[in-house]
This record gives sequence, C-alpha cells and structure tokens, in this order.
Amino acid sequence: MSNHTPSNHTPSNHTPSNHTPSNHTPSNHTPADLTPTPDDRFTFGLWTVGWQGRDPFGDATRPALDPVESVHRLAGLGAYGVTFHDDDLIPFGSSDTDRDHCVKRFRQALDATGMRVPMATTNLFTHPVFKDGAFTANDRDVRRYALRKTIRNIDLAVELGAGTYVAWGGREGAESGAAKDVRDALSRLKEAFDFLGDYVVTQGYDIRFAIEPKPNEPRGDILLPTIGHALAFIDSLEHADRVGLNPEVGHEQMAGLNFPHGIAQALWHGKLFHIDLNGQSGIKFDQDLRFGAGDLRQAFWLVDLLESAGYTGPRHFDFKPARTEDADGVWAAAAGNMRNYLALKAKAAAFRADPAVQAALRASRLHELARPTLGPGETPADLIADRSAFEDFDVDAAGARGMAFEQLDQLAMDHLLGI
Ligand code: 3MF
Ligand code: MG
Ligand code: MG
Repeated sequence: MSNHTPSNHTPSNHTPSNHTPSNHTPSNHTPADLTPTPDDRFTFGLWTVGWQGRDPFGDATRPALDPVESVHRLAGLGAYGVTFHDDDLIPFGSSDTDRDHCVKRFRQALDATGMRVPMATTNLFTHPVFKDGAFTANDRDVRRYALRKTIRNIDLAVELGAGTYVAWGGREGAESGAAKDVRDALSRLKEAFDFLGDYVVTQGYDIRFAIEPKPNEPRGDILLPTIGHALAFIDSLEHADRVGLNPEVGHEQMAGLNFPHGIAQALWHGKLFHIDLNGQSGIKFDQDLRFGAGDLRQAFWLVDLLESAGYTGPRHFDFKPARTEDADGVWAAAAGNMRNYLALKAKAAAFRADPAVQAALRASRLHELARPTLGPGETPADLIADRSAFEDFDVDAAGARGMAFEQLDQLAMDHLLGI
C-alpha cells in the first residue's frame, strides 16, 4: 500500500484505478447537511445551557434561565429532547404546590414543541447535606434521605417518559485515606442500586439505570472513577441487567484514558445505555467544552464508533457554555455541539466509504483480527500438533512485517482535515 504514503497521496494514484477525485470524499464535494433535526436524537441537560458561569473562583456571569425557555430554544435549534436533575426543574425545597406548577409549565413546553425527556437524574451533590456523599455518606440518615430524593424523582422521570435514569456520584468519595472505608462504601452503593432496582421492578417502571463514572471533582477521589471500575461494580448488582453506563468524554480524558476505547468496551459488554458528549483538553479540571472542542481526533473516532456500531440512544450533550459568553454565546455553543457531531458523522462515513481506506484497512489486517484465533473445536492438543504455529513459525519474518498503520491513520487525518 505504498501508494498511500502522504507524499504521493493524490487522487490519480489511488487504488482502485477508477478512484477519481469526484468520488474521493463525497463530503468535500457535496457538503453534508449540518442542520440538526429530531431524528438525530440530540439532547441537552437543562443544567448545561442553564449554567450561569459560577465557578470555584467567580460568581455567576449570566442570569438564570427558565427551563421553559431552554425547551423552546433547543427545539428551535433542532434538538430531540432535554434531560434534567430534579433541582434543575424544581428548585430545592419547593413546596408541593410550587413543584406541581414547575412540572406543569415544563410539560406544556414539551407538548408545545414535541421535545422528549429520554433521561433524568438526581442532584445528590449541591446541598451541604451531601458534602460527604449521598448513597455512601458516612451518616446513615443522609443515605436514607438520598434514596428518598432519588425515588421521588424516578417517579417524575417515568411520568415524563424517561427510559434512562442516570446516577453520577460526584460526592461519593474522599479527600483523605481513613475518612472513607471504600469496601463499606461500595457495599452501601450496591445496597442503593439493589434497592432502586427493586423499587422500579415493583412499580412496573420501564426504566434502566446508567452509572456515570468520573475520577475526581468535586471529591478528591470519586468512587467508580472510570468505565472499567463501573463495569466491574455493575456485575455485582442484583439487577445487573437494568444497570449500565453513562460515560462522559471529559471524565475519562481527565484520567488520561482513551474515550473511544472505553466506549467500545461498554458496547462490547452491552452496557452503553446513554452517553455524555463534550470536549476536554487533556488531564486537568472537568472542562465540559462543547463537543468537538478539545481532543478532535478522539471525537472523530468516537462518532465513527457510535455510528458504525449502530448506537441508537440519545446523543446527549453535557457541556458548559464558557463563562465568558452572554445568552447569544450560550445558544451558539449549543448549536456548535450538534454541528460538530454532524460534521464528524459525515467525515466518518466518507472515511469508511473511501476505497483507499478500505484497501488500507486490509493492508493493516483488520479482517484478520476479526477471525477467531483457533479453528472450530480446535483443542490444545490440536494447537500443539500444529507445527506451523510454533516449530515452523518464522518469528523473524513475522516480526519484520509492517502493520501499515501510519498510512491508515494519515488517511483518517486527510479526511478529518478535508484534504
Ligand atoms: C459532572 C457531570 C454531571 C452529570 C449529571 C448526571 C452535573 O461532571 O457530568 O453533571 O452528568 O449529574 O447526568
Ligand atoms: Mg462533566
Ligand atoms: Mg456528565
């Protein structure tokens, strides 16, 4: 595949020979439609566009946003739905009358726009009562309160049609060693998920749980810090079939991990129930940039994976419009998430459809990886008897074989850069 090296990567020397400029990258010639529609299943947390810019060092830079306005504005931009924490919709401590009023106005906005609520979640982190955690707080009364707060909002989530209930344990963690017995805390976390699973089964609710891992922030260290930790934990649960993951781009990247690899493993386990899309630039605080900002190459491979794996869940944005922005900047950022996703989707489709890429994939022997290592029914004795697998295997020749990954990756770069 030497004809794919960057230096001679011109349309004229591509294989197959009929590969002319006109069919190189369709998106370069017929610009993809980057206008989102509800069919794209883009959703936004009310807390994302509603973020007022309050951070550990500074006050709010924007006024509060009415959830009703968010529903209308996001619908106008082509979104499919919104998601919420209980307290995003109903201010903490509201009376029952005020609560009903908030829900009624929200429902009217949903009805007027056709917007859906595929997911909801609980705020178990803002109020000081949760300073040492919710389901794993050392104080038992706090844990019981957290369970009540959660089941109350699960009832509302189901009423509004949500099929996924996210659990991000932002305060489930510690800053110092002896402060948290992690094994006891994991037992309490299991107790909470087993109880919540029992609850939804007993109620006959058609809803599944999605755990959202994060390594740190706001706690020094958070329990279930990565996709891998959460997958192992889920296996221990009574209702393991009802519990999956809501991984977030930035959260894995804060730990220096490869997000598309994590998502591939979640898919492999059948556990990608939901996803939080955003951007992050390396190992630092949780930036929550709009999707596509931050690590653009990982964003490209992520979209390529989600689209080729047939992920059908919502494409949910959990981002923060920068604190520097006014209302116009907020809606520009919201639109940017969707535009970047659709642009990367078109790029990924063009990459996969390019005959040069298909040839490069063959040269890199991806089809060999898809083939089982052992023959059907092959036993250890059969393998031991196969001299070609060992005695006659030319390790030096195999060691000298190039994998052609650089040519393959440059084709991806060419597609991404539009050259
Ligand atoms: C924090 C988060 C959370 C979760 C949310 C549940 C406030 O880094 O990502 O957003 O996504 O609590 O979805
Ligand atoms: Mg985040
Ligand atoms: Mg999130």
